[in-house]
Amino acid sequence: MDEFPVKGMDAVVFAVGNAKQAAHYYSTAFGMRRVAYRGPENGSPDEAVHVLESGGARFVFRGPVKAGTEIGRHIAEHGDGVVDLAIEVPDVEHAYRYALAKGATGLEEPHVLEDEHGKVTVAAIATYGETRHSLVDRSNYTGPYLPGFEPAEPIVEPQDKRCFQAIDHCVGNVERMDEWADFYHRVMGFTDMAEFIGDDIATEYSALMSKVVADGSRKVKFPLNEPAESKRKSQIDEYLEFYGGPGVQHIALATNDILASVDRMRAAGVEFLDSPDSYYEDAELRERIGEVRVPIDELRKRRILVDRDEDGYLLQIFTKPVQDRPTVFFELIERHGSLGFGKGNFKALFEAIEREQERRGNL
Ligand code: TYF
Ligand code: FE
Repeated sequence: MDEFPVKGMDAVVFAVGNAKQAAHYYSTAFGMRRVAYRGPENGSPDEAVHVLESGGARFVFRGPVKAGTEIGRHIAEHGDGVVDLAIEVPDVEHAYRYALAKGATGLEEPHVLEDEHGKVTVAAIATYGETRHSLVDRSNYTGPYLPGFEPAEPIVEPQDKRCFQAIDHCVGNVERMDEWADFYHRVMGFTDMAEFIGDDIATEYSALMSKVVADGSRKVKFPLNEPAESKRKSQIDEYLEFYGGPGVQHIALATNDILASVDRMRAAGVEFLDSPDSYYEDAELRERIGEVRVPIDELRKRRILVDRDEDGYLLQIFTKPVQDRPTVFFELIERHGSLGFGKGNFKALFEAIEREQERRGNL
């Protein structure tokens, strides 16, 4: 029996210095559509909240509208970042009680929010750093987001094709990976997925260790990274230093046309990591990946990475950090059967990340 059933990711909630401009960036550069708003005009005197969607993915941007707010303190400390990986569950009361019985820290008791569109039940528990998991049941709600929010116009004319349609996985950078993997095992009944970056890979080139935990249905996947001892400073240490502690490192977005998404996002000014030409010239690469739906040259032009495992293949690419601090970034991922995370690309990827780290003077 699944002791902690989940329906999927409900939302990724960001704390940002200027939610209005963030909503604009994610509309123009990520092709998202604003659907809801709450601010001083409708009952939220301290903060403005813009809610954007792309298919089944929901991003929420919270920003302070005055001095002395909690969200303002969070931003002063961490910079723009993710405050909440909200999970949709069928039974909030059950999930919350289960989590607390297993040792989770409760942040918000289950409570019902209500308006003319119906009811939403919400609770929240703490996870790594200052990050939380809201537990949300919106099965009896038809409004645009939560009670108290009003529908909002899209910021720009939405394009007919989306850049992405779902949240594939959400990665945390922590100080002790095993401790947090155990937390998800114990508190949410999550289990480990096959992908694992251990000491072996760590000492060779990655400077990190990583483990992936997921719910029983594999709808919610949380890789967890920990810095590893290496000659140079780990990319995870760089994050921990600039974020001021553990937090969300990257959000992977599922797309079914990564070529089109990358082209559009690049044209809108999103910066992606560069993989070297040698990655595509490698005979071993062609051997390893076999037939994929697009010519390798098309991938090479866009610096898209490709990996294959026993279940199929995947195409992926990573943005550079999307704020001035070298903290949060995004991944685009197009899966064709593969359930992995791009193990075959780790070397090329981590070398690309380290080139950026070096440019910043943090290596
Ligand atoms: O989510 C993953 O596991 C992959 C690989 O710092 C990865 O996207 C792992 C660690 C990292 C960047 C990417
Ligand atoms: Fe990833």
